[in-house]
Amino acid sequence: EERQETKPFRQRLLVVANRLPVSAVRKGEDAWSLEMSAGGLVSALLGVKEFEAKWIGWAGVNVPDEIGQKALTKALAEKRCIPVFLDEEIVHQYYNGYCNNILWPLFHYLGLPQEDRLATTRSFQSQFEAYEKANQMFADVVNRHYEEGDVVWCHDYHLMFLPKCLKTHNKKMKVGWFLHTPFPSSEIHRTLPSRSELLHSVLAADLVGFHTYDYARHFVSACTRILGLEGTPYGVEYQGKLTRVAAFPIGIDSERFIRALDLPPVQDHIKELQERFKGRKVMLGVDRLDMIKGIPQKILAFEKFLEENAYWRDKVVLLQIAVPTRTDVPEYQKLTSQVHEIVGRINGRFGTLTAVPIHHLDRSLDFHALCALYAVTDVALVTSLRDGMNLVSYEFVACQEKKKGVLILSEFAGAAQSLGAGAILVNPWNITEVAAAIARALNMPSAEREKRHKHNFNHVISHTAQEWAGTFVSELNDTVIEAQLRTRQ
Ligand code: ADQ
Repeated sequence: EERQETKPFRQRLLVVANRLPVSAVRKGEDAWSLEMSAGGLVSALLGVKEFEAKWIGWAGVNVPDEIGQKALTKALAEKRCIPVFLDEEIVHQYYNGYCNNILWPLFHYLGLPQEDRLATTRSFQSQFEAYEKANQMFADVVNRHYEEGDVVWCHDYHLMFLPKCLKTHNKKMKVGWFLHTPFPSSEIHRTLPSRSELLHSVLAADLVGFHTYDYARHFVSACTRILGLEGTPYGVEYQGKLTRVAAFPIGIDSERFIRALDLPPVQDHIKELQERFKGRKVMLGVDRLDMIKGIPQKILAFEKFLEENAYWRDKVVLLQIAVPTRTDVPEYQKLTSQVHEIVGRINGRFGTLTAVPIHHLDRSLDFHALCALYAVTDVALVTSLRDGMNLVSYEFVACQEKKKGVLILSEFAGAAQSLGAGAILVNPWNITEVAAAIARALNMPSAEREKRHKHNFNHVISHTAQEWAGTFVSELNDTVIEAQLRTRQ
C-alpha cells in the first residue's frame, strides 16, 4: 500500500532540437493557433513514460514583436514547448546557410553545391559565426529553464555547438548529443574549415550518439586524426574525462502503424487504391524532396527497367510521393524541376492514352493515406544516396504483414545495417543494378518474400523509437554517474 502512495520518479528531460514539434500560425496580434506535428522524435519521446519531456527549439516563424513573442510563448507552454526566437537574418545565415548549404551536403558526401561553390567558400566564415550565435541563443534558453537533475538531450547537426555552450555555463549539466544524419569519414570532415571547433564542442557532451557503429567510428577517427586525441572502444578521452561515443539506431512507433491499418478510413483508402491500380503491381517511393534521397536516380533506374522489360510496361506503376522541403534554397528548386522533367519525359515515352507509368506527387500525405499506400505496395524503393537511417523503409515493413512486399534498399542508408538481410540491397548510383533489382523484386517467389519480410518485420517491431529514446537517456544518466565516480576516486 505504501508503495502505491509514492509517486514514481519521473526525470525531467529537456529535448533541444532546431525545430519544435509544432507548427504555429499567427491569428492576430496576440493569438496563435498551434498544431502538433507527429514526427518520429515526438512519438519516440511520448512513448518513454519515465521521462517528463519538455521541448526547446525554433517555432519556424519570424516573430519580431514582443506582444507576439509573449503570446506564442504562453500558447506553446501548454504543449510543453519553449521557443527560441531567431530573426530572419540569423535564420538565413545559420539555417539555410551553414546548416543546410554546408553541413547537410557535406555529411551526406555530396560536397558543396557546385554552381556557387566559391560564393559559399567566401561566405563560410560569416555563416559559421551565425551558427555559433544561434547555438548560443539555444543555450541561453536551456540555461534559463534548466533545473538541477534535468537531463539535456541535444539533436542533430544544427546544434553541434550547443554541448560546449551548455558545459561552459554549467559543468554539472548532463548533456547528450545525437546526430540524425551520417557522420562522414574523417577524410571528408577534415575539408570543413570549422572542423576542429565542431569536434571540440561535441566532445564537451557526456554522451555522443549516432545511428550506426560506422558513423560512431568515423567520428572517433576524426577526433584522433584531426585533434590528435586518444580514441578507445568506448569513446574519446577528452580533457581528463571519457566522452562516451556509441551507436543508438532509431526505430519507429510500429504499433501506431499496425493499429492504423484496421481503422475504417485506412481500410477505405486501401480499397480505393486497390481498385484504382487493379491488374498492376504497385511500386512506391516516399521521400522528402532532397538530393540525398536519390529521386532522379531512382526514376532513371525505373526507366531502364521499362526499357528492358517490355512485358511489364502496362503491368506496373511507380508512385513517387515527394514532399517539398527547404523550398527557399535554390538547389532544392532545381531538383524539383529536374524531377518533373524526367518524369514527364518517361511518361511521354511509355504512357498510353489510359495509363502512365509514373505518378509523381509534390506533397505530403496524411497519416492514414500514407499507411494505406504502404499497405497496397508490392515493391518499395528506398534509394537514398546517403541517409542517416531512413524511417520510410521501417514504416513500409510495419504495414506489410498481409502483403509481404519487397523492399529495395540503398546500401548507403543506415537502415541497410538493420534491414539488409530482408531487403534487396543496391548501390543507388548504379541504375543498371537498381533496374535488375526491380525485375527481381517483381518476380520474387512468395516463399522468399515471406522469409525476407519476416526478418525485417521482427526487427521493426522489436527495435522501436521508444526503446531508442529510453536507451539513450538511461545511458546518458549512467555515463554521468560514471564520470562523477571517476573524479571522486
Ligand atoms: P528524414 O531525412 O526526414 O529524417 P526519414 O527517416 O525517411 O528521413 O523520415 C521521413 C519521415 O517523413 C517519415 O516518417 C515519413 O513517413 C515522412 N514523410 C516523408 N515524405 C512524406 C510524404 N510525402 N508525405 C507524408 N510523410 C512523409 C532524418 C534523417 C534520416 C533519419 C531520420 C530520423 O535524414 O536518415 O532516419 O532523420 O533520425
